[in-house]
Amino acid sequence: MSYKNQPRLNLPFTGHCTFAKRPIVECDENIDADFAVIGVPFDMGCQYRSGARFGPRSIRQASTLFSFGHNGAYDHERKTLFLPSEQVKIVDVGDVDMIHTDSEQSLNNATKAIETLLQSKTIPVILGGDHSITAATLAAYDSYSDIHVLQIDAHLDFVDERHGVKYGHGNCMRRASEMGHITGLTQLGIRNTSSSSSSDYIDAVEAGSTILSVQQCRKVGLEAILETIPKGKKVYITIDIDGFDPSIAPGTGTPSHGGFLYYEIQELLEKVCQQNTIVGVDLCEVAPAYDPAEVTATLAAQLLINLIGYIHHYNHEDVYV
Ligand SMILES: [Mn+2]
Repeated sequence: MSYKNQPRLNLPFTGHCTFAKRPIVECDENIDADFAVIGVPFDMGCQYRSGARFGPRSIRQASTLFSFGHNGAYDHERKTLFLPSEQVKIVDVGDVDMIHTDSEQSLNNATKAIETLLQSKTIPVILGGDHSITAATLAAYDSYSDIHVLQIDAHLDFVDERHGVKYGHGNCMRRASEMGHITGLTQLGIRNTSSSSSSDYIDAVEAGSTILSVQQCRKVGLEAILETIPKGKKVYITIDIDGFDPSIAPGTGTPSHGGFLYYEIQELLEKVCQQNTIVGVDLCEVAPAYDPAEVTATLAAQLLINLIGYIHHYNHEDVYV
């Protein structure tokens, strides 16, 4: 609230808790914004600890810290003002409607919501939710013909079907690879035990995936990683927060030691935004119940704000089909 034309200091802990304290708008085909943030608070796809349904709220809360700048975020290392407020418009369209006990309906709602955002010609920035949501959000891109998916994750998520389950958080990249519009995958950070079997790894490679563990990424280096993503191609980025090390991202359902650290992924994301057109972003598996110091939500918010800044700054015109 303001008092008749009185200017506000608007500190991060005050006011309405939207993403980066950006305005709320309805999710429809007439959104006038460069980026639309949307939550998919779905965690019925978990195989271990649930709680990612509260991920969108925790990321929004953490993101208010990064609403500090009064005219964007000046980066002294790059001598660049990211997200200048007059030039880039970010809105928060709230959350996809969830139907308890009904995964199919809930995930279909996610697909419809992302289709709507794409019709509005705004770039979706999607807050999970467990990683099941990515199969649903990618399905919305079926009018595109040639998308490469960049996945940051501890787990391959390439299980075909087990006990009839095809749309859990361990199946999402398999489902993505089956879509005609997904023509390649780069899967980074994959390590330790997961629900994917050795044949799933073989199938992923056959489907056009490059799989690198954290150790392998460190060995080959950033430039070699970037070569697995065809230059100029449209890219969808999916970040499972458990791709990071649990020492910096404990607040997640299936943590896995030996993960990435902040700069490894921040640098990768910036370079990908330079060489590719980013058509959408999701960040999944933040579960605030296991995040007592809120460092996981802070990491998620910081990554997303930086990523939005890079996408806008390196501006590729050909986002939409
Ligand atoms: Mn995952």
